[in-house]
Amino acid sequence: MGYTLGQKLIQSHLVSGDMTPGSEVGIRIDQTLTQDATGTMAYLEFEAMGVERVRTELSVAYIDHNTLQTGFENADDHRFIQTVCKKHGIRFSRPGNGICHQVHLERFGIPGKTLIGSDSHTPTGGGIGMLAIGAGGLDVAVAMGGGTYYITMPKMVRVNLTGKLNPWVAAKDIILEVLRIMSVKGGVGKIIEYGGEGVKTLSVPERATITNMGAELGATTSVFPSDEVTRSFLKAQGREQDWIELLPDADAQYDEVIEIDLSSLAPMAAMPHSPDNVKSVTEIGQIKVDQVCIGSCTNSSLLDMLKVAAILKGKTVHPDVSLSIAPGSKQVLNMLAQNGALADMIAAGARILESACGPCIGMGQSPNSKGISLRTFNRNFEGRSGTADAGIYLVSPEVAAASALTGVLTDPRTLGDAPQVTLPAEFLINDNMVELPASPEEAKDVEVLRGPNIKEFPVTKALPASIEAKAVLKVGDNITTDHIMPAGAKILPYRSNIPYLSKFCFGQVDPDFSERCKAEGKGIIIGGANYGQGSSREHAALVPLYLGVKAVITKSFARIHQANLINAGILPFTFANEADYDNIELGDELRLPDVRALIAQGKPVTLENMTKKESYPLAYSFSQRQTDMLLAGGLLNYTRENAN
Ligand code: MIC
Ligand code: SF4
Repeated sequence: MGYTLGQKLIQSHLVSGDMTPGSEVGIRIDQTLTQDATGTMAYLEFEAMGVERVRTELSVAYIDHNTLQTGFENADDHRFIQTVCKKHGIRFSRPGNGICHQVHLERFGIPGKTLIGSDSHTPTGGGIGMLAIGAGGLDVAVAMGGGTYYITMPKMVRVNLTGKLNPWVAAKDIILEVLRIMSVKGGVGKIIEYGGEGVKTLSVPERATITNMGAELGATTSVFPSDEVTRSFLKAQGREQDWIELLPDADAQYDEVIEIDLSSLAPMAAMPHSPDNVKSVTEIGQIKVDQVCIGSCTNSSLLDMLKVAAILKGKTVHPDVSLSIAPGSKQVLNMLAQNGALADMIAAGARILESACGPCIGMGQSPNSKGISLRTFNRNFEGRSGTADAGIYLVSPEVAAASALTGVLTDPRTLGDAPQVTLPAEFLINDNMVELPASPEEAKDVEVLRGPNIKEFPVTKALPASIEAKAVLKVGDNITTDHIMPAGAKILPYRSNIPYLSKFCFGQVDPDFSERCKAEGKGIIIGGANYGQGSSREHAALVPLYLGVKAVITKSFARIHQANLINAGILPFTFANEADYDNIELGDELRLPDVRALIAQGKPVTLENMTKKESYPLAYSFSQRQTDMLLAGGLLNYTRENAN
């Protein structure tokens, strides 16, 4: 039996395990990326490992999230990352160079290679046939040190694309359709592989929009074949030598097949507050719009920007709408400037932002109260925009630009002929904002600069024999890491200050949680299905760890967050019988008797509810490595113990 593309990529990097879905496989990592909001912590962890120089083929640190710099904190953290990079062999993409995923795709991604990044949208690289996976910072630090990266062997889903998109229908509508079909938890434990005749009709930036937002399915990653379209993209980036052909075997077997006829799709939107709450724009109707934001790692390519500029050309943004545009990289912005498209955007009244994440992570441009904001981004979780009662709709650049002109949600097919935009034969190549590391000799003299924003990392202890603690929080389904550890302009600058961050933990869900948990000194969190979906931020585990959370017991977990909990030494269990979730109330006294010995021996674990005098069987399937990590009190302790 032949292999799928995902299986081929894993097989060619397999270090340990066999490729049976559900079992743990270890893979060799060729490339890593970090961004600044997760990077400071990741590099502190890398330093703690004591490795002099990264052992990957390529590691790049991007500065793209924390670029508002409302105080010294971000600038200090950037200098820390810059000097760490210089010392330890990492390339440093300076602020202004663009959003990590966009720049990595343009300048560094290579078909057939593995990439892990401390950002959940790392699967963008799947657009050129990479095995690109989002991970916690600690996993990325270990990979930089030459360590293996472990995942649960995913099932393989094939999305078969036939036909061709109609004018005004975009790649964004394809991934919105996949989200509508599969939901935000439908991809957990799966690789989503795109194939079929329709693939040839999609350019690399379009493919990257789809693999990028595959993160919202909860998927391990998404991947497109590497074909002639990939070759011409890499050629236009001056990197044809990096191209190889990569296709699935003709007789590859998939666990699930989804058929999508591209010609049947219409412009769509994900309505508040979930990326899978998808309807067609005509179904939603012409709701009034206050704000439109175009950009983010999903839709900030040159192709997207040229379409937007063509739609705006010669027109004026509606008086009731604030339109902001953030081109994804310096390459994109520079090319827009050179060919006049930027002037068309400015003339129409767009507010041009720097090439960075910006409004996508609540770094500015929060909408007005109860505002309706159309965004070309990938997440519309409640409160993420910085305005608690805003309604965010996720749309294509075409829908966004059309609606910015009319002031209402607009099906762009009503505007007449769609703009004809093609990718250039050559992109403007200038890597002057990527700083190279010092040579191994010079590196010895590089001083790493640490600012006062960098605070102590929470210390973990070995797992005790038993755990006794209250249910300090009970939450429902689809809790995001934005709920657990919010971001945004006011909090994001403190990503290297866990004690300060802890004040905001679960703030939107239960403003008293942080104080209560801290006062208790320990606690157990009870959660619903798909707990921890969304970002890769390990802060969503490190902060609860700091507050004393010992275990999180849910109906199910999102992949990256579960891995981050284990890395932090927090026990992630699920209910063997989901209905038991209903029996636990906030404040119940809970016990996990003999938990240490039981997980060490792989025996069933029971949760005792002392308040209700009940007990509930729990489920877990930790690999030996994960068990050892939990026993040691997290990955750092485990690594230290193993090194000794
Ligand atoms: C996000 O889109 O939520 C982020 C901000 O990029 C996160 C990373 C972070 O929280 O720093 C992600 O997607 O992993
Ligand atoms: Fe940045 Fe938004 Fe992409 Fe996250 S999703 S990397 S915040 S642009």
